[in-house]
Amino acid sequence: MQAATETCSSAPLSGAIRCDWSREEIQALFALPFNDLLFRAQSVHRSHFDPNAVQVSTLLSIKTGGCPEDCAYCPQSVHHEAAVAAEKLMDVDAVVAAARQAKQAGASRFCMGAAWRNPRGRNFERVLELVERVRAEGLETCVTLGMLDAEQSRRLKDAGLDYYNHNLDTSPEFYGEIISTRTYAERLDTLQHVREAGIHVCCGGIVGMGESRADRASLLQQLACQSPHPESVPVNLLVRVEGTPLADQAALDPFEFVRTIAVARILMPQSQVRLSAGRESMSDECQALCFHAGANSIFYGEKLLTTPNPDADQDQALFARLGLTAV
Ligand code: SAM
Ligand code: DTB
Ligand code: SF4
Repeated sequence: MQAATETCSSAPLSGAIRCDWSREEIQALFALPFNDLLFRAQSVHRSHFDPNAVQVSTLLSIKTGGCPEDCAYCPQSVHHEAAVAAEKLMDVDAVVAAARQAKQAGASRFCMGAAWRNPRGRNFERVLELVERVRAEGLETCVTLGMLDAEQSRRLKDAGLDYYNHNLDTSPEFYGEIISTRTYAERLDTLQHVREAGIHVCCGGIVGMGESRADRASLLQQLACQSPHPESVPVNLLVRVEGTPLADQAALDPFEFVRTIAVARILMPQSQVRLSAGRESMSDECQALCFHAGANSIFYGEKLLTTPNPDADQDQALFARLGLTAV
């Protein structure tokens, strides 16, 4: 599969890869008639990827709960009423056993998430060991540990890390409604450290948090103005968890979610666009439309970090019905 390493300056004259989309252009894409938008997204998708191949990643929460950050959507924050119980960082052998199982079940990438503001001390050393051991199992590795400095990014690269996930989450304009303990600029700094260390960037956001369409366009503009584009772009639909401030948020129109996927595909033609959190609440038909709109990656296995995901059997049946191949 082609990685999104082409930069704007090396873009072909066809203008296929751009990092200069204006907000107006992006909003105009969102406003297209649904069929026109999907046709355009599917055409872009076909010129860069096998349209029937979907990459599958498995997630494991290696350090759950007790997080000092106040992200309004997150059940792992200590600031919220129903915070999930805080646990310690998992043992290396237990993580490797889970990775082996994920590989047997068909995953090609193993993503490990930690509920930290940033990794420190002995915990960070253990993550380095985890990356080496999981990679030795023949899986691509991804971790999401919060903010990183330049030195930590280099050490993760040396340990063999393939991807670092760090999301912008929403538009710069809406961000203050969702998180107060970490700035947008700090997120961009971490992304720069990861990029400079030579690790593939996995960066996306969450929709359905009460943001406007203009905010969704602005988030996608932030992602698509990075050069090169993030290799992997997770688009999460808010999982509304009891006890978090967003528990009672109104559901997003599924067609608006599909539109967000389609616009992401058009703006970032070479990136893997991942249909991430929120599939549990989506119909099979909505997921099929997302694949048609250019989503070509999912999280596979019955749990995300702390919330449920569709069963593997259910996903295998859906892939078979749609003629999709897991890669
Ligand atoms: N603590 C680290 C951080 O935030 O940088 C890494 C783990 S954090 C759980 C990873 C991402 O999961 C968040 O950036 C957010 O996009 C997503 N996420 C968390 N809770 C979610 C929810 N309830 N619904 C959808 N996405 C969620
Ligand atoms: C991402 O963008 N989505 C994943 C992964 N990166 C780490 C996390 C989704 C978490 C959903 C809520 C939970 O299970 O706690
Ligand atoms: Fe902590 Fe990450 Fe959850 Fe924010 S999203 S509260 S940083 S675990």
